[in-house]
Amino acid sequence: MTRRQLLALTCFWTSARASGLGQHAPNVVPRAPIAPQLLVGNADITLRIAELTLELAPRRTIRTLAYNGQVPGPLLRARRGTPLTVDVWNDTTEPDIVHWHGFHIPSDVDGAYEEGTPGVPPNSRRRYVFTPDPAGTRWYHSHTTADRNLKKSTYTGQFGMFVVEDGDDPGAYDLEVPILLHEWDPRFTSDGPMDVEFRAFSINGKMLGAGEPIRVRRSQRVLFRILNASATMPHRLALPGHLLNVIALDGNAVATPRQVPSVDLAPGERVDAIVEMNRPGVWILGELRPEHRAAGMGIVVEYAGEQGPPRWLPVPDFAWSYAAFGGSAAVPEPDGRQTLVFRAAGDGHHWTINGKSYPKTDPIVVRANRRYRWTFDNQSANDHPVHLHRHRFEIVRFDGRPMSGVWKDVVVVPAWKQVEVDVPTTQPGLSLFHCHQQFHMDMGFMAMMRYTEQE
Ligand SMILES: [Cu+2]
Repeated sequence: MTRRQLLALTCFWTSARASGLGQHAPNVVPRAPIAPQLLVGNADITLRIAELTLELAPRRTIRTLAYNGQVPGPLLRARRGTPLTVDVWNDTTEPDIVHWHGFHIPSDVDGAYEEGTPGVPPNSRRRYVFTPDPAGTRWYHSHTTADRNLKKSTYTGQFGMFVVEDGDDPGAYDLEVPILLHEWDPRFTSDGPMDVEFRAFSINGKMLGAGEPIRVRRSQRVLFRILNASATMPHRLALPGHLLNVIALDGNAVATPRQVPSVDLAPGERVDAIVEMNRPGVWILGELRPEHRAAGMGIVVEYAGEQGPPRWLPVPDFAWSYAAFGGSAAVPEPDGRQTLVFRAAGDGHHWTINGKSYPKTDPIVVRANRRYRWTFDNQSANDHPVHLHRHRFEIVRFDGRPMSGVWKDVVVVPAWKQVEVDVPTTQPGLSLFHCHQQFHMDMGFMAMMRYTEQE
């Protein structure tokens, strides 16, 4: 090694540390490709699962599991199409697994035991290598089964946002703010079918008023990347006095961006919305339900030079619908059709797809490079946010109305309604399909999508 090469290495490490790359602060992934020889023994991203005492607010702490000692986990960024090495350390006494939600990556790294991804045993490390795709607001979270243990999986602080960037997106905004919703202190309710309720809420790991405000300036355009990282609960959010221009759902650009007074997100869903800061003041960005704000679901938005207690105003009524962001393009005829019927099983504690609970559910068998039309027929009294791993789908009919131009990886199928989606089968391998409501998923609401070689 020449002196010149040594100097080059030193400079690299200095800048790498400054940008947060490394074992202890993997918040930033460098935009430029990394010289391969420097990656030996070092991952681009390191996640470390361990117990954490999280201060939701003064005198309100929660013992939970988290990534890298923080809730949410580190905001990860990577470039689409550039291979990435991720090390996951598990400093707990239970096996765990990280799912890369919304990524089109192979089954052996996707992060589901059911697909064959190896998990991370207790007190050890596992390395995953994959190429992030597609671009957009993705996320990562634990994909273990919780069953009736409300201290596991998505009930914990094991969630974080993962932004996959594409080179050609200039972005019509000045500031980017992640908003991650979560609930804490769960318990089972006994009225009616068994369900879970929560006694505290947070945005970005803090109850309303306990964290730093989001500081903005007049005329700024702020991109809010909103993720509902809840285990079981849908949420409706607003920033009173402002409109949210929704540009993407589940990280995928919508056909028709549109300004709305509030946004709805079920567990697993993301909304990207740009807000023009044109009403100076100190505001609450929060849940529409006052009892949820009182329990912490909100964050303060503070204009420069403004003071005083944060304000909330009545929000105009708005019936959220995916179709509002759809386009007029005709949807191609599908190559095949499949129907999935959702029902509660006898005791109301189990869920079935076409009459069977996981692991007995029939696999959804597809051929590669086709377009399948799936009809979700919800014959139950609950809404279900269903998620397909490793793929995205276009919503083509919602409660009887045709639509197009909205691509998702989670879609809410309302109680007693039908939703149709078209699934391009572009990712051979096993892919899990399940309800993203943790308690429904754990109670059998899951099936495997499998590719067949047969022509
Ligand atoms: Cu469900």
